[in-house]
Amino acid sequence: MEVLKYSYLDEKIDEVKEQGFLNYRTSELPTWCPGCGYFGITHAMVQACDALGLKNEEICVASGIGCAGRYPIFMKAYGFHTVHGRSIPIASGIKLARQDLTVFAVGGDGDILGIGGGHLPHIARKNIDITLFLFDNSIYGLTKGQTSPTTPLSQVTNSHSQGNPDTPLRPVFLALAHGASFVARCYAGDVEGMKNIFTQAISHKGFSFLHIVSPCVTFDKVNITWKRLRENFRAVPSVHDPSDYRAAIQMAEDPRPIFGLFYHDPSRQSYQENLRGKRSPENSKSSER
Ligand SMILES: Cc1ncc(C[n+]2csc(CCOP(=O)(O)OP(=O)(O)O)c2C)c(N)n1
Ligand code: SF4
Repeated sequence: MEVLKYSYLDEKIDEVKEQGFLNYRTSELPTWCPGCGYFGITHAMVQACDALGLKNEEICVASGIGCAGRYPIFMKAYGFHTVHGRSIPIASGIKLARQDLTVFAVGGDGDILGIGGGHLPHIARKNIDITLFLFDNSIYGLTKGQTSPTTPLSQVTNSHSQGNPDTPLRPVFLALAHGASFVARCYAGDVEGMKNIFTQAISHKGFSFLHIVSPCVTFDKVNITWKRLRENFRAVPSVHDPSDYRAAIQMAEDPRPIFGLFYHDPSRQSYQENLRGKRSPENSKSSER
């Protein structure tokens, strides 16, 4: 039998290598299910790093536990796969110790909003200069489809056969209410859109909150599906002014899935700047709230 020496796949791999994005990937292939939204998020993350010209040794990713928590294994950078719900405090500590690093915190909705939910208000109010990537599939993926803090009311899951009795949290609304200085929502099917928002978020000098809606194709066949995302997602209106906090809150209250940049306050001092007294409080818009 003739063995193909140069297959379609080899050709594609060469194409990707030439783009340079593989420089940010380890040789470890993701163990995620085929069709999982996390592949698209990963691609956009490495493209954003490439667009910003970040070197591998300038990046550190801290993650919790879950399918999302496996992310640092697949990215060629410093990484810390921590315990469940603790990516935010670990990322904060890394940033405070090594201010030269670009630091990411990564986790699922269970990790960031369930067991780790107590950390969100504090990173937002402190405004430590890290970027939080919340991979939200509204389900516990790794542990096989239990209800999470963002599962819709009444949805049947592997832990609630009669339907979820709890009202879900609203991540963007929460981040805004806690005072995050950069808040955006993305959807995992839009790699170009994610790359643009991620690039802005990473460049922001302060805490950036990224709510990324992503299908768990294995354990959620009804709520966050590719079909429903494609049909229902719409962009933030072009007239929206990201410096308008009240307009951002209003959009976050809208039950329809809107994606794009909700809020950006570049005038707010980061935790580090505050310690150094670099910018005066009068310059900070958030001190007016
Ligand atoms: C202290 C502790 N409690 C519970 C677990 C079990 N556990 C592991 S991952 C996980 C939830 C994963 O869901 P999510 O954070 O939404 O991430 P996903 O797998 O969907 O990416 C749970 C409950 C654990 N590892 N540690
Ligand atoms: S279980 Fe769900 S979240 Fe986990 S890898 Fe599979 S599709 Fe993705």
